[in-house]
Amino acid sequence: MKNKTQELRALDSAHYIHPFTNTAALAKKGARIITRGEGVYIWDSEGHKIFDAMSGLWCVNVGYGREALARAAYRQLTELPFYNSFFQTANEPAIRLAKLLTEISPPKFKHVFFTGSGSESNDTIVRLVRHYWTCLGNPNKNVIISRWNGYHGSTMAGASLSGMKAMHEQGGLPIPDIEHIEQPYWFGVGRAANPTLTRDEFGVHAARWLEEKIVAIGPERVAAFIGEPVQGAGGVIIPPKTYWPEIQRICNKYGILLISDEVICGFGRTGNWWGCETMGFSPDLMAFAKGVTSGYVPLGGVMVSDKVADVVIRHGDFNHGYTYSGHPVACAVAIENINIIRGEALVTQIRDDSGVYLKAQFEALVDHPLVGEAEACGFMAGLVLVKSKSPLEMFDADLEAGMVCRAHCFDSGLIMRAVGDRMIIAPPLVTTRAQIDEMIALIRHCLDLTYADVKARGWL
Ligand code: PXG
Repeated sequence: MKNKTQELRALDSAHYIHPFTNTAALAKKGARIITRGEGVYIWDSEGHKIFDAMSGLWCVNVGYGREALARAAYRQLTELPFYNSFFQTANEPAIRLAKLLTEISPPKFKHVFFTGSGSESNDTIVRLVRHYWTCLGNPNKNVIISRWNGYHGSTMAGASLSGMKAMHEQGGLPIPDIEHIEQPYWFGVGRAANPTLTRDEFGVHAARWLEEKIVAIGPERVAAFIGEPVQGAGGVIIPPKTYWPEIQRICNKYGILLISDEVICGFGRTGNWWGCETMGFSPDLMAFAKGVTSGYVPLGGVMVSDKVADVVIRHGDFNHGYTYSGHPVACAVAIENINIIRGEALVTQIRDDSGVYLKAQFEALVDHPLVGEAEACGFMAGLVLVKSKSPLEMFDADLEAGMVCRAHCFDSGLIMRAVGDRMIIAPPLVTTRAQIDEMIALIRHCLDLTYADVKARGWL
């Protein structure tokens, strides 16, 4: 087994450029090779069992090892592995999935456009939104506003919408007519901006940054606002409950489209089918991917509300599409996956049972000396590592305390992500109460190891 791991690591270093990775640094260390998954656990090539509290990459919602999904793929692969949806053709899984998606979406969504990923969904949205306003005779209404520290993908449009400066620095981004406003991050931004505001007052305050931006640009130029109901890759930033209703009010007032990026929040993660339902807003377009197939095969798409569909469909051709739009195998797996989520009532389970339990257990971690804040929304949760709780003092960012903690998790059989000094989880929706206990105990153990480690380094 050791030899095989060494062989794979050598081949990996020689040939494989990993996403968002310093390839030279990884080559020195060697990648961890994941070989198998079952339920909420994965195993590496050296036989270590690991609790995957990130659901792969926010996607393996029904857990690993689902026979039914493998069978759905096999059935479709043998029957019709591929056909396109371009030249007045269609396939049964894509049609049935389109119908099924409208059943689990708010009633205003009766149409879907299929893509292969979340990034492609957001690229589709940029084109669709600009095309929509052009159809209505407003070709200059093309500016799309998003947030700093939001994440919307890594294609040219996806990375442009994303508010990650390190991504913009490579490849000449953002593309024209994308603007960013500050994120509604109470702990990191709100208290610093105005310490006299309560969390809920800050929610309204942060939404007004959108209004200021619209007024500065001119409402006649602003096409849309896009955001994740809860920011995922940015560190599980849960906005104050006042934020999204105020964003909705502002979008309505200035006549701009509201877009919910549901790539992480969709398919039950927040305790409703869609994150916008949890956060109390009603978008015109929704991007999805990941959880639609629980990551078993790539699939994404855009839910299109009647308001947008009516204009675009009436206008004629929409000159956009991907080879794999409506891929029959991906759609067959998605149908089976949605049937599992429905059949096991996972969405209500997150809302009424396991999500409530996870929130209580995770937020109790705030009693740990390293934890300045811990919060959860459904099955997404994040905590902040701090140097001192009283008075509140953060670690110097250059120390990368989060990476120290992540290394202890890695060595202790727990996948927990670090985003700066925020430690985040998004476990599979099937995680049981007993497994939540196991995960919380592991997190606590890793926080203890991190505490001892940073103390020994003289960082406290
Ligand atoms: N929107 C959101 C909200 C996402 O989280 C995308 C779009 C892009 O989807 P694709 O399928 O093109 O990757 C995502 C993806 C991280 C991480 O570090 C998060 C994502 C992807 C890679 C890394 O948390 N989310």
